[in-house]
Amino acid sequence: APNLPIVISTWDFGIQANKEAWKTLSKGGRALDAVEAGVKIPEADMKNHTVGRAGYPDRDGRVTLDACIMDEFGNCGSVAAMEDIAHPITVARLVMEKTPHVMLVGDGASQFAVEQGIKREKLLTPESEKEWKKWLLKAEYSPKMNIENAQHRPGGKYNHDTIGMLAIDAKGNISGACTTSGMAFKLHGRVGDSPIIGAGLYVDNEVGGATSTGVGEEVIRNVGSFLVVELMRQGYSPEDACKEAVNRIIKKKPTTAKEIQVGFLAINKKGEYGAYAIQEGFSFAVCDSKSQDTLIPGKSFY
Ligand code: SD4
Repeated sequence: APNLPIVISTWDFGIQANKEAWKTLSKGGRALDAVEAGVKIPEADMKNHTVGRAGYPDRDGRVTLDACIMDEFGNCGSVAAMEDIAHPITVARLVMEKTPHVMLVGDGASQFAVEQGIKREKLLTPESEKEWKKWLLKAEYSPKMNIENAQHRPGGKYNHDTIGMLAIDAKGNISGACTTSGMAFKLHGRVGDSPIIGAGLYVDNEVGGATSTGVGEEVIRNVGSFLVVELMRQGYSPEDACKEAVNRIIKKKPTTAKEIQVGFLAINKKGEYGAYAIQEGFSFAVCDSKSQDTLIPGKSFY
């Protein structure tokens, strides 16, 4: 195929994540290794308050992380509402490779991580703690979930910076990863779409892969990423498949949909990619042998 290897991921911080993934892909490495290494960049970024260790906490001040990963054989692993472990994507991969299970949650996930040799550590950063205390003064949790932490994003209205990443390696194999701290100041125990296979991420090595970002509840209700992949199987282009998945959300809940953001990103077996979102402002990063730092604005319904 002309365009391989390739890696794409959600939002502008996808550029740095893709570059890390590219180190593996450009050497002929496996897509699975590439996506894990790639999303660990935003997970480790102390300025990123929507993914990984510096993520904003829930309303009880607890940082709970969600992530999942899926490989070319249809294997998958996931952790949800996991505390005290800085790289949820690595734990998700360990669940996939070292257990007969797909998903571990809460303390069971942290316990498993520790058993696998990962360090338990306090994740709440002083900056996140400060923001949480500020939030507590009013403790407003509007149903317009996308507005929640928009104030923390200079110049931006929406702040759904989950990273979803999809890669195809030189052998043509597809893998994906998705990781997030979820909605800032969520109810303790709330789990979004990101660690749910089929919702926040889906890969089918015959067809392609898809991932999502935004208000996870709407993505779960529509099994979004699985829907996108199945539409591509039926012949939709990646962009048209993402658009149809967005339309599905809007059709079912037109009033809610006006107020929220959901974006889908997809790639097919040939390495063609596309995205679509409810609101403008979505973007995705593309990295292949031609360019390592392309940022493409996502098309949108509104
Ligand atoms: C979630 N999809 O937990 C995620 C939200 C997101 O930054 O994209 N957050 O619902």
